[in-house]
Order: sequence, then structure tokens, then C-alpha cells
Amino acid sequence: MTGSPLDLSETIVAQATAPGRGALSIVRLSGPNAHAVVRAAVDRWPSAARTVTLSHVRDASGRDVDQSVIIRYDAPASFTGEDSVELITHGGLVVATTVVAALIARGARLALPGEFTRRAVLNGKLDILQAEATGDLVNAKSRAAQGVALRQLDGGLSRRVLALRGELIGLEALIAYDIDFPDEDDGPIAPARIVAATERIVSALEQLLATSRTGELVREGALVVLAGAPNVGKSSLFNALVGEARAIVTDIPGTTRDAIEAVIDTSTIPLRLVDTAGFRDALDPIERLGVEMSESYVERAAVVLVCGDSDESMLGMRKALDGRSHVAIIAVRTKSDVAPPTAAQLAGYRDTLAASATVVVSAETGEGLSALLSAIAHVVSEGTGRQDVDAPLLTQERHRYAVTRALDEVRAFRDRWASRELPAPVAAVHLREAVATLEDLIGAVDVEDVLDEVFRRFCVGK
Ligand SMILES: Nc1nc2c(ncn2[C@@H]2O[C@H](COP(=O)(O)OP(=O)(O)OP(=O)(O)O)[C@@H](O)[C@H]2O)c(=O)[nH]1
Ligand SMILES: [Mg+2]
Repeated sequence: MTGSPLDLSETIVAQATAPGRGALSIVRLSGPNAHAVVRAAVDRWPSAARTVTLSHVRDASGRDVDQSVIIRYDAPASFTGEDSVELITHGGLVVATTVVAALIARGARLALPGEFTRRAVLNGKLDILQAEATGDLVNAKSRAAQGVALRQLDGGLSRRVLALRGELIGLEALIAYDIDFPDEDDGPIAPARIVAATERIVSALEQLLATSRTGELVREGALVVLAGAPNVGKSSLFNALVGEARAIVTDIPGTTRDAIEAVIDTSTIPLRLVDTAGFRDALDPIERLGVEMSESYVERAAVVLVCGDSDESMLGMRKALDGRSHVAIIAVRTKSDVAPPTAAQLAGYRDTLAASATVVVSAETGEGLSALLSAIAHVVSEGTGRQDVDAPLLTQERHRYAVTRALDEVRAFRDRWASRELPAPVAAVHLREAVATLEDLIGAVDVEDVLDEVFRRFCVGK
């Protein structure tokens, strides 16, 4: 049975926990026959919803496959809004699989990826933004991504979008009033009121759109590239920042050939730290490829840590950075335990490299490492216009697209309204479009095709 995600008459079952060795697993069912299917497979059934019962689970031939704890949920008070059951089984590779098989033998079918959450949306338990947040929470690779997903699940972004939709509908109502009384002197609505309301919405949509850069950084991490002449201590600094010996360190210049990447999970935006091959005019073709790769990382970086252990190695990097004025630079003077620089030298680095900050570090003693991390965090947050990661953020291309479209429509309305080039009812069509776009974003209206897009990324049992 393949099953269709649209057929809510079917009862679905899946293991919700990752397969593998572990103390416990969870098997969940949802659908009109969820209770009957489980009752047929167990010897004890919870007498009331949301209570637990320890029970034997038997396969189709009556053989015991587990002793599981059973929780029963009665519609509509469940995650999906349907009759549901959760079985907490013993863990491992076999037990949960045989429990699922025993339930399929009693008439359930295996759920498709994300099908439980999809049903929650179809039954009005979650909106689409919250359903996406469920997926983001499971897929979070950093504390920042976890926090953003949790707030979205709590409805933070949905409330923001709903408030904007409410303002747009308010504006539509003002215009409808104006259209109904066209001949009145100046109309009963002062035109300035409509202009002001439109401007407010345009700027709120612009602010929301501006959060998408931060949302992307929270998801992907900010690219922080260590660059500098060979042998200045880039790989040593990389290892010290990551907290383990990931990159090879030797006193031979040209040690690092490939770019090596590690994620540093900070409390705000995660950092994708990349160690690169030292910049020089390399003769060895392999090393030359390494240098080219370094250049391409510098090109894409949010922040470049220009490393040097002397004036010559530091100032020599100016040439490598030529034409890359869009990249933020932190001048990092390395090996401070050997020869600490003077304030005048540091000022020289800052000016020559157009650096946002200068930091003095030693991978040997650990000096300056936390100052460097703070400087990076500062530069990254400046780059996002100091967006607060605690505010609702647009995290997906789908969100950015919808808000961009809504903004375009409201701007089109504003221009047409101001020039009076179209009759008011025609100009107001743009507002209707903007409202519809925001409704698509939340899933307030017909949601089927949006759902297909959203649930492609889900795992089975979610
Ligand atoms: N005393 C001292 N030595 C350091 C420090 N950092 C690096 N070194 C030494 O400098 C030499 C080069 O270090 P690496 O980290 O390999 O330098 P790199 O910039 O990655 O070099 P390439 O990969 O060749 O470009 C090694 O001998 C390190 O032990 C430091 O903070 N203090
Ligand atoms: Mg190296």
C-alpha cells in the first residue's frame, strides 16, 4: 500500500525515533482506526485518554514482540487532531520494527515523511510556518537555529505575518469606504491617512524582509576565513579556536593545501570557520590550486581573519585583498608569545588593510582567543544590520519570496494610488494580492501545494 497524504481515512503508523541502539523507541499512529488497530494488538488498553498503560504487544500470529507503554489520545486533543496512539517500546534495531509490522498487520499503513505534521496542519493544529519550524527544530545544527525554530513553533513569525495581514485588510477597508463615497469633498477618509497607513505597511514588510539575511546566517552559519602568508600560524589558530587538532601544523611553509572547515556554535550566529592554504606565488601546481581555493573562500567570506606574524607577512596581504572591499576584515597578529606588536604597528595594520578590528593572539598561550571571537561576533552582527536573532526571522527562501511579492504589490498600490493613474478599485487589487500572498505564507487558505513543498524535507514519523 503506497498511501496518499490526502487520504485522511487511512490510519498511519511509523517509528518516530531514529532506528539504532538506544534504551527506548517511540511508535506512533494516527487516524480514525488508530485505537482499534492498537487494541487488536495489545492485551491491556488505557481506559482513558492521556494516561499510560503497560501492555504486551503481539504480532499477527499472537507471538509477543514487546512490552510497551501505551498512551492514547482522543480526537481532537492530539498532535494531529485525530485519534492517536503512542507506544513507547524497547529500543534497538528489532523491537520497534516488529511492533510497526504488528500494527500494519492490523490495518495501519506506513506513514510518508512528515505525514503526521501534515495532518496536524490539515486539521488546523499548526499553521504552515509552525510545521516548517517543527522540521527546522529537528534539523537544527546550532543553538541559534534551535532558538529560532522554537520561537517560530510558538507562533512568533505567524503572529507577525498575521498582524501585517490585518493591517492590509484594514487599509483595504479604508479604501472601500473611500470608493463608496467618491463624491464627497475630500472623501470621508483623509487621503493622508491612506498614504500613512500604506507607508507603515511598506516599512514593516521591509523590516521583515531584512531579517532574511540573519535567518540565512542562523541556518547556514557565517563564513569566517583564515587567510595569510604561509607559516604565520593559521592552522594553529584554527585548531585553538575549534578546540581540537583538526588541521595539520608544521614549521614547513605550505603545509595546508586544502580548505578545512569546522562549525563553532556560538550563542548567536554559528560560525563556519575555514583554514586555508597560505597565500604566495606557488610553483608547485598542487599548492597553486590550494591558493586559488583560498582566494575563492576569501571572495565569499562574511569575515576574513587576515593573519600575520610580522609586519611583512601582515602588510603583504594588502595585495591579496585588492578589489575585495566588500569583505569585512579583522587583522590578526599571531604568535604574540614570541614577539608582541606595538600599538603603532597595530594601527598600521588597521589602516593598510582597512580592517574593522585588530586582535593580538597566541595559539600557544590562548591569549586573545576570546577577544577574537567577540570581534568576529561584532563584525557579523554589524553585517546583518544588528538584527536580533530573538525576533521572528525569515529562514526559508519560500518566506523571502512571499514577503518580497507582498512588498512589491503594496509598493505598486502606493504608486498607483499616489498618481491616481488607475481608479481606486483597480489599484486596490494590489492589496488583495498582498493579502493572499501572506495567507499563502501562513497557510491560512488552500494549502495543498504549499504542503507538498514543505514536507518534502521531513523524516518519516514526524
Ligand atoms: N610560539 C608560537 N608558535 C606558533 C604559534 N602558532 C603557530 N606557531 C608555529 O608556527 C608554525 C606554523 O604554524 P601553522 O599553524 O602550520 O601555520 P600556517 O599559517 O597554517 O601555515 P601554512 O599552512 O603553511 O600556510 C608551526 O611551527 C607552529 O608551531 C603561536 O601562537 N606561538
Ligand atoms: Mg596551515
